[in-house]
Amino acid sequence: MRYRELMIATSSEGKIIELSALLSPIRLIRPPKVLNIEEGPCSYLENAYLKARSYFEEFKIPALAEDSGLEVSALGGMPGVFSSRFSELEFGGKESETGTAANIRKLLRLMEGKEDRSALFRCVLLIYDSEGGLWAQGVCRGEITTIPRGARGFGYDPIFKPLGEDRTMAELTAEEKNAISHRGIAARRLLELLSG
Ligand code: ITT
Repeated sequence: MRYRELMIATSSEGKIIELSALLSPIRLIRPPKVLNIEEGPCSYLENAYLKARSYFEEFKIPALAEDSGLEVSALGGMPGVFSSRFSELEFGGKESETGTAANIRKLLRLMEGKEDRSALFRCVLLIYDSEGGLWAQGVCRGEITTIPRGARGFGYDPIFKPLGEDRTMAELTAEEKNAISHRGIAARRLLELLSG
């Protein structure tokens, strides 16, 4: 394996927990401080690159960043790269609250009466060090439920039902989620690239 340890360039506890299990041959180190990085309306790849490069330049340790989002067909692929701050965007109404619960409420409200509930989670993982970058992508298809169910996972998991599943992502165990998730697929591809 090319890296024994990587600094994990994220502020998301949910991502750290999942990635630590998924990339277990590699030790993920938490940064001594979380950097405040302004993500633009760019692609997942650009955002991941921006995050990994910022952490590498600050701490001089090879950095692993992740950018991900939920793309809903009936909403033209929104919230996509805006997933974490969806409730703050003026898109079909202004929310006074921020955070995960407000994001979920807004999405369910926008989906009221929509027949097509198909959606997908996308994840880009990117490693940046002095030699440049290396990245992998994963996608998990499913649909948006009408009510939230389950308490595991994070983010939109309670309203996302993976294809072929009766349960939402938030009702799966961590192992079950990692086996099929966008992050699991991207992590296994990244490990393949690193060991190839
Ligand atoms: P960092 O930028 O610090 O990594 P973040 O949470 O802001 O943390 P993103 O900009 O990549 O990360 O936003 C991704 C959002 O997409 C995340 O906040 C969730 O709302 C959603 N998301 C991504 N993966 C998810 C998953 O496995 N389950 C549920 N929601 C997910």
